[in-house]
Amino acid sequence: MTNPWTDIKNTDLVIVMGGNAAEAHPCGFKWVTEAKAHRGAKLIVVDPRFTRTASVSDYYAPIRPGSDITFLMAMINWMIQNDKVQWEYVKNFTNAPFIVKDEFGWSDGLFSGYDPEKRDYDKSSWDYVIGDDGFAAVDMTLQHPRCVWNLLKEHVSRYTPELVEQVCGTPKDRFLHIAEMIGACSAPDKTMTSMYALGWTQHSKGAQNIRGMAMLQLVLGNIGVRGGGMNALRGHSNIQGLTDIGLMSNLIPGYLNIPTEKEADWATYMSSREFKPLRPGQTSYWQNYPKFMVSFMKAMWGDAATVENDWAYHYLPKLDVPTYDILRMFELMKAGKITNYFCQGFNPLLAFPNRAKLTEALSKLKLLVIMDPLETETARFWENHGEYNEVDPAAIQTEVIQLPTTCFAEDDGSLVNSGRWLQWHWAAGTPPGQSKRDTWIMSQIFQRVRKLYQDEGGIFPDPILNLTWDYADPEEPTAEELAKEMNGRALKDVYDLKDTAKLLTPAGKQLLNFSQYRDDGSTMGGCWIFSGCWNEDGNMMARRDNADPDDSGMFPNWTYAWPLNRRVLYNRASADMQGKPWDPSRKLMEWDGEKWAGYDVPDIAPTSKPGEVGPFIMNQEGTSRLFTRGMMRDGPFPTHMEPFESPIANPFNPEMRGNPVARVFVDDAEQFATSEEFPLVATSYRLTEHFHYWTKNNRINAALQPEFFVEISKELAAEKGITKGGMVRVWSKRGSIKARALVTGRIKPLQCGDKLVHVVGIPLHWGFVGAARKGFGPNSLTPFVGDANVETPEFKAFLVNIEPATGEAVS
Ligand SMILES: Nc1nc2c(c(=O)[nH]1)N[C@H]1C(S)=C(S)[C@@H](COP(=O)(O)OP(=O)(O)OC[C@H]3O[C@@H](n4cnc5c(=O)[nH]c(N)nc54)[C@H](O)[C@@H]3O)O[C@H]1N2
Ligand SMILES: Nc1nc2c(c(=O)[nH]1)N[C@H]1C(S)=C(S)[C@@H](COP(=O)(O)OP(=O)(O)OC[C@H]3O[C@@H](n4cnc5c(=O)[nH]c(N)nc54)[C@H](O)[C@@H]3O)O[C@H]1N2
Ligand SMILES: [Mo]
Repeated sequence: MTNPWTDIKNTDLVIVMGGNAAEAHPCGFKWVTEAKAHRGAKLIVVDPRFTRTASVSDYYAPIRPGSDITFLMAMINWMIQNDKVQWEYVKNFTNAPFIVKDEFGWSDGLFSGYDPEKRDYDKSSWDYVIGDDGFAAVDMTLQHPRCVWNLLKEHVSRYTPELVEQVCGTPKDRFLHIAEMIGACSAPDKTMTSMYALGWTQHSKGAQNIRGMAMLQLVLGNIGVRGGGMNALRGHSNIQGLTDIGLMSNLIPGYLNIPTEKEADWATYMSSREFKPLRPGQTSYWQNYPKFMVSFMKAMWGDAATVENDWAYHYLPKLDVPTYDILRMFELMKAGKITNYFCQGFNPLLAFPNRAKLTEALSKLKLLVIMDPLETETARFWENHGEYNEVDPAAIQTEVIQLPTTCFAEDDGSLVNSGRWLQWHWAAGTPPGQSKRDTWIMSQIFQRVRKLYQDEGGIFPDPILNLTWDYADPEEPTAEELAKEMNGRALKDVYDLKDTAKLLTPAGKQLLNFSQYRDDGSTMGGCWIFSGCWNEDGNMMARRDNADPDDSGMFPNWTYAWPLNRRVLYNRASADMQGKPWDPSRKLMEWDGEKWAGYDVPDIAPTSKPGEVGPFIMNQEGTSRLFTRGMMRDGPFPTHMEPFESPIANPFNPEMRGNPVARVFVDDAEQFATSEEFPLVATSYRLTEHFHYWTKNNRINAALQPEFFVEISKELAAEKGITKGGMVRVWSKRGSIKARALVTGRIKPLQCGDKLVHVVGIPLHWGFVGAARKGFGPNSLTPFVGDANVETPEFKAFLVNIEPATGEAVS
């Protein structure tokens, strides 16, 4: 989230599109209720189903799964056509004035540079015109035909309310009503907040859905302000922390990244990461990358990382492909190229797409180690459950070892919530039975692997032998020790960079925050963005002062928000070019004549005068981006793409299937169905009464939602002869499930042009372990395909068929 949960109360308009916050984030959703009470805010919901969030909304519109880009581009078009643009913001705080190369273009649903053989783009034309001075050319009057604003205008002109009706199935009058409501928020003193989750991410073009809304928010001037923002409602309680500390195959903590094979040495690696500003006088904060990276290397390898050996750069693995995401890992298991799998806190057999393929992949393993407090379906993948893709347990040779772990309630530590707050928590129970903390198990594994290297040598023992392991009890680091390590500490005395005689932090002490990180080896720090969370003032994450000056919603002394306890990202954009708040009644930051002051920690230098430095210091432009250069693999603007399985052809290119640069494996080309065979659109979702696959172990939750069901419209039930509460079989090209039919008025067929589209809703909480009745959720059916940028599987739009059935959910 750009803004904290508590800031939602400051908004005038909430749009929940691509999520179901009342159901999946019921605690955070109270801030929407606050906004309604506090400011008379309105709530819009756009969802294929009339959800629990929709039931408390002011206005609802249905949408066909996987068609949101069309809706959002049409919304931007409407804003431009109706002059609902926050002009001062757009001109100064976005890249609207930047001039783009002549070679850039779009036709037939594709941008310039597409190579069908590689299924990838050559992105060189997606760039600005760079002048002789090394800076990007701009036209502040926005008259230049090749400036980003005019290219955007042309791009979105194709998306009309009529196209929305045809592609999305959203009635035109509903779209226009929502446009009027949103358009009001282009006024400098009106804000809208966007709350989204998986309804947008779980598509083969998920990242572009989100960009679509981010661009709309920029056009309205709603980023960096109170009550605005792009608010990703994260899933598991610490999933924000997962990405923050780099638990992705291509990341290092703090959104630094793992080198690629092409980056053989430190200098080559750094050359593409120390981003120079693209406009005069801009900050471009990533120029500090070497400080963050060197401090990370010192945290990892201490004295073994030296300036002479490029900070032990050769210890880091180098990627031969862009990522080893989960889809790729299963692909490699299936091909017999991965034989051992440590599965920690993950139940892929229920959580990942195409159960038949996953079962086949797991069957090829020699060793599967499960670290989990519960028994999971994945640990028992070899059992013969379900009515399709039967497996023969006797033929599976995989050895499965289960290591029982504790869960969060039995550990101390911090959780990072969606609003980037690092909140410390204390163990509330003692670990039952033989369970051990994850940290203990991992320490044991590390110590034993290190011992093997010590005793037997190996091809490359140095990174393991030299890993820093200076914990008081080497058998298990404490949460406190790990948190302090992530904050960082001075290895030598740290001095001010300008006033070089001024000692900031003496050797051995915790660093104040990442402003004290250095690239000369004098500091160490495991995760720069977290730095400040545990300095010499103590554990800032354990702070529990709930004072909220001026009712601003910032709660500055409650826990610690990264970065630097900043509550709203890009908060300089909350004030105009003179530094006056756009809305004085919702002041966040203000220029007081000498410095930036207000209710938050400014995200530009506190004394930098208005007009000098742009609010988006993480970008080379100093501005936000309506057009991205090389950042997105599938286009600098979002363009409509159908899901891989769709009842409708892409109107811009009827031959195109899905996202032309999405993650698809060659083996899987045959997995996709057509709408002739499978005419119904399925989507999957969660219920408040369950948390994924854990709560089915709990009798109370199991009793609240005891049995697997699928949700269909009355019209579809009548057409297929399905009765309310009767059994149905739902099948796709990849598998088949049985469930009880929930026949409801909450799902309605959508009229998309001349095609009537039926939607089948499939909740995901059932399996074959636990107290609830057996059932197989959506992932017996879903396709093995992922988003082009972040490889999230396409769980939210695929094709199925349905018929009445007999028997039980699992026969
Ligand atoms: N009680 C409970 N709470 C949870 C969880 C849980 O299991 N139980 N899980 C947590 C986790 S890990 C996560 S990631 C979050 C997920 O939170 P959400 O994303 O809010 O949850 P979902 O129910 O998966 O999907 C949200 C909605 O997206 C809609 N949708 C599907 N396709 C589309 C589309 O193409 N466009 C649009 N506009 N909408 C679409 C669905 O109909 C559904 O109502 O919830 C978290 N909270
Ligand atoms: N079709 C479809 N599929 C989906 C989704 C969808 O919307 N539709 N949503 C996707 C999403 S967003 C998510 S997040 C996944 C969820 O999928 P998973 O993350 O696989 O499911 P969970 O059941 O939440 O958690 C996995 C395991 O973590 C264990 N666990 C809990 N605490 C600890 C701990 O402290 N240590 C260890 N070692 N283990 C612990 C739990 O007991 C549980 O067995 O499902 C994904 N799959
Ligand atoms: Mo999630």
